[in-house]
Order: sequence, then C-alpha cells, then structure tokens
Amino acid sequence: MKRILVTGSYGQIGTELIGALRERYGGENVVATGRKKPPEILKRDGPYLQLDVLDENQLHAMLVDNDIDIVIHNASILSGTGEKDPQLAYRTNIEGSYNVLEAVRILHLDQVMIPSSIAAFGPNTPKENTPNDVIMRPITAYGISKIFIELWGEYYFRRYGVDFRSLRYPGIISSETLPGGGTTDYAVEIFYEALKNKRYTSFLDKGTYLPMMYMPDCLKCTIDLIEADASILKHRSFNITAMSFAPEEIAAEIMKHIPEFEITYEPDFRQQIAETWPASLDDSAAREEWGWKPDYDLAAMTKDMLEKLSKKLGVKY
Ligand code: AKB
Repeated sequence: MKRILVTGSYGQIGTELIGALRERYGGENVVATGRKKPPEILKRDGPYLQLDVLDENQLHAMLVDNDIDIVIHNASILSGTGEKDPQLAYRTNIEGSYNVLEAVRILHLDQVMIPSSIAAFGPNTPKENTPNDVIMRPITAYGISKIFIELWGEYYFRRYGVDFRSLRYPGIISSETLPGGGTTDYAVEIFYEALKNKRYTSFLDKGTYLPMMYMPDCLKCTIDLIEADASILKHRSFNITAMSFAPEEIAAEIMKHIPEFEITYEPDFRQQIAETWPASLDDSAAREEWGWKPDYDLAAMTKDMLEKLSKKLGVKY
C-alpha cells in the first residue's frame, strides 16, 4: 500500500480529501499535515503532523520518517488573499512548491500532485471552452504561482523523471469546510446565506460565468489522476470541470428549493480577478487520457448542498 502525505490538509479540499484517501488506502497510510493545530476531523482515523513546507529540513525528515511514496501538496494561498498579500503568495505557493518538488526529486519519491487552477489562465486566453493547451499568461499573484507550479513540475518530469501531476481546479463547492480567500468562494457562501438569511449579496457581478465543480467530483478526479497509469498520460497538467454558471443562475437554482431567496450584487476587487479567468473549460484531455467524467451538474449539486448544509446548520427550508 502506498503511503501518502498531504499538505494544507485542514483547507477546503484537504479536510475532505483526507477522509476519502483514508477510506481508500487506510488511515495509517495517509499522513495529514498543516501549519496549524488540526481540527478534530483530521485526527480521527490517522496521523496529523504539524509541518511548514517552507522549512526544507523538516519536510525532508517528515517524508523519510514516515516512509512516504506520494505527496499531495495542497497548501496554498488563494486568489483574493494573493492580491492582498502577493509576497505571502510568492513564499507559500512558489517557494513552498519548489521545496516539495525538490524533496520529491532528491528522495526519489513515486509521485507528486500539486493542484493548479483556472487562475493559471489570463486575460489573453480564449474565455469559452478554454482548451487544455493554450496561451496562459496570468496576471494575478496566485495565477502566476500556479503557472510556475505547472511549468516547474513539468520541467522536473522531463529533466529528472519526477512523476508530477496537476489538475486545474475550477471553483470547488463543498459543505464540510469553508474555502478562504478565493474568488469562487461566493458559490459556497451563497448556500449558507440562503439557508440562514434567505438573501445573499454577491461579490461577483451578474453575468460572471466561471467553471465550477462539486466536492465529490473534486475528490473523484484527484484520486483518479493519482491512480492513473503513468504510461497513458500525454499531459501532466489537466483542465477539469463539471459545470459553468453565473451568480444569477446558481441563485435561480436555489430559488427552486427556497422560493423567497433573493440575490443582490456588490462586486468588489475579486470581480477584476474573475474577469481574467475562463468562463468554461474544455476538459477533453482529462476525459480522453484517464476517463474523467463528472457526476454532478448545477441542479444535482444544489439539491445535495442544501440537504447537507441544512442538516449541518440545523435549518429547515
Ligand atoms: C480561487 O478562487 O482562488 C480558487 C481557485 C479557482 O483556484 N478557488
């Protein structure tokens, strides 16, 4: 059984990914790590260790001591926070990912997965049905860090044979842990506000289409790519998507379940970030190379989110 170490494991994706990996590979084989003290959920079925990926010595020692084969490096500053503090984004996302790739190279580990994002594209990229291989040139600190990760990871693959893999995650919608500091966070916040207050003020404007995905699909594509046979991969970084919608469309879907729900718009600095990203993605490379197929569309995701969150918040609708 492979042993996996996950960084940033208390984040939006990390908390649910740890659970899914532990179910599949056994609790003891999945080492959750992060800079902070862990939430209870991460200590439940396996080890949690405090790790700062900027400390190379600590990182190397932890990989060796725990006999790790695969690293999933999720620790990252997101797009909104990255624009407020670009230097923090540089250190965490670029230096942190460099340290992880170096450790995997030096220690000859089996594989490293580092997420990329739709933020790796830029204002010159075609917006609709954006292809996998296309001009990128991001203009946000977060986007620049993600393109660094893709290019440096692919360079290490060609130059040293490091088995680097990456998914360009769209906005991820989930009920377990709130995202923090992202541009697509509105698509999670809207559910909390719909259930609690029956109204939501969106920080993205009407008509702002972005690619999105529900957490069960995010977990599925992450595990599927880790498990894909290296010989079938033509790419190392993949577009991945499940749906694309604008704030008024998710609001309309919520209104089918909560008719009194109202949405208003007060776009802030994240509107400019969103405008440089694709509206929809072509993920045919992932579909063709390793059989990617999402399970949730907007309607199925909305129904499931409302059911799960209403239980969690103890609110009926
Ligand atoms: C963000 O909004 O910054 C992230 C992302 C799309 O990478 N959710």
